[in-house]
Amino acid sequence: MSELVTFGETMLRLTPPRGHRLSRVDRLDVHVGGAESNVAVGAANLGVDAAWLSVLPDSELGERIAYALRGEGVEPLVTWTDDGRVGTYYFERGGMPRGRDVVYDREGAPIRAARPEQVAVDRVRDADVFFTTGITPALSDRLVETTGSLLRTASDAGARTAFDVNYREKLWTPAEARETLADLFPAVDVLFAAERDARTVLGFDGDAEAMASGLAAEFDFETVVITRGEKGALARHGGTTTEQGTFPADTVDPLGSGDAFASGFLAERLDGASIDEALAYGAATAALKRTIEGDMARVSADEVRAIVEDGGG
Ligand code: KDG
Repeated sequence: MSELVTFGETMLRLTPPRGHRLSRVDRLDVHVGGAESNVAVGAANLGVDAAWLSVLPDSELGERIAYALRGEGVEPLVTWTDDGRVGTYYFERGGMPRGRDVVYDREGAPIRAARPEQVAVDRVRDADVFFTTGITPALSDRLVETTGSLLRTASDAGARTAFDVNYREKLWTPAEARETLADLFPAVDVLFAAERDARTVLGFDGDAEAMASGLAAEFDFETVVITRGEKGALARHGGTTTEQGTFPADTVDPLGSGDAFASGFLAERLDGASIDEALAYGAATAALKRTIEGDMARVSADEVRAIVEDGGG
């Protein structure tokens, strides 16, 4: 059994050198990225026994993903198949005024056709925490069913379930997301949502505290964590609101910092910490992630602790 089991698609991320457009590029860096495996990696690096559940093509590229996760201490619970391909995505990083962009090339990944009985459901049942995100049900109708089934399986077995809204506008519309997620939420205990997703996707108004309270009341979540970018994060739990600022970071690569936050938060909660402590660990893990190339929080528990204790100044 594992303390944390996550479920979702992981891709190869191909990154042009900073400032180069994809259409003009001669060289690409390769990273492995997927919100749910990023959370497993962050947590594993903080000492959690973490596993990632997915389906991969039995190919060199599929093995590349499993190899990377194993190297970060995550157990890949992979159903290997001869069908489909490894999805890729490209992260163009231009400075202002050009901005940045993500280009997906992820059609045909075999996880899109995954039924619950094709993955290691017994490991979901045995987990302390089962985690997935809104990216997974956005990928296919089948994954809406499978994500719901795995959340209910975990919940019925007594595992805590955690879910990050992680809205991706290139995958679905806010209305599609809202309708689908509202059906999944009854099986979720701990919700993570970016402030902007709580507002524009889930349709909650007011300040972050009002949104967290509204979400907790409407869906009966045990904990709601609203992440607020540079303004930090806020949690609603047991009728109490707790706020956390950010720790300073020189941002090298912002992708995966929300996942890093969730991994730090969940790792601390698994260790019996309070909501305040978990928020601080989430924020410190996210700050550290921003200094690291690639999507994964390749951090250590000592580094995170030092930031929490020193204030990261
Ligand atoms: O949070 C970072 C993720 O967005 C990235 O790793 C890729 O999972 C990914 C996605 O679907 O965008």
